[in-house]
Amino acid sequence: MGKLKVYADRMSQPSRAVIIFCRISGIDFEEIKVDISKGQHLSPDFTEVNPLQKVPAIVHGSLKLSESHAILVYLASAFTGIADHWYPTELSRRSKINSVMDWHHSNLRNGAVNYAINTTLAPALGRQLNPKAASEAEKVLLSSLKTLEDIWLDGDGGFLCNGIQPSLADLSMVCELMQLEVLDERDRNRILSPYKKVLQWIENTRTATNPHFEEVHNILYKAKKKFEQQRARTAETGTSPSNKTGGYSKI
Ligand SMILES: N[C@@H](CCC(=O)N[C@@H](CS)C(=O)NCC(=O)O)C(=O)O
Repeated sequence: MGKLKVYADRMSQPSRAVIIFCRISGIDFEEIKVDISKGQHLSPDFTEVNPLQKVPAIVHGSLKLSESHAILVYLASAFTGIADHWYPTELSRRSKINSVMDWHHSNLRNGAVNYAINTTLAPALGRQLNPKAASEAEKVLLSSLKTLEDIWLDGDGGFLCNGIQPSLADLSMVCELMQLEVLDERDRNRILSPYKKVLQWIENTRTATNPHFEEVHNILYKAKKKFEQQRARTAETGTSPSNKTGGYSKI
């Protein structure tokens, strides 16, 4: 079987989760950058890999696979020497991890991604900011954070489903929340600070997966600085950032 190929854009939350997992598990892989801001996910070459035109995607031997959770589960199952806590062999624990990963997509991801796009990222994707969509997304995000705090992080384990070490679900969902780094700092604090367990869990996951976590998130920290500078300029001059023309994202 050939070397694993991971098609990813590090600005994408699920892409970061897959790269960090490969790194921390010592999986030998080739990272192939698919720059969404340049429309590379729409190219014929990448469409061959993933007809859905989204990252991340992998190619391993004859297998072409998309959807980050399916990819993470595949990697944890196909490669040897992966620590059991990522995707526990014990069936009831494994099922809990599957359950929280299923919940993630229509709740936390839905709220976080749409809030980040409609308050901050839209112009960089060639779209207008949309306060109404942001307000709808905020409701989903806040209710998801409450569910995380009260249900998924119930117990003293420090990780989801009272785990004492991170699972695939922890990695996926913490990478999702990291996207909020691009928000105005006061807004990010307003949203996250009521959820003490969530904040602690982000730190637990960061610590458990470093140095890979910080290295893979570096691109996001750079973007955060750019957005901060942009906001400062807007406050000074009263002009908002111009929209890039011809955005490529279908999100
Ligand atoms: N459910 C998918 C989501 C994939 C996804 O939405 N990827 C985004 C980047 S975070 C993308 O490729 N967007 C390109 C587009 O929508 O045009 C997963 O978990 O892999």
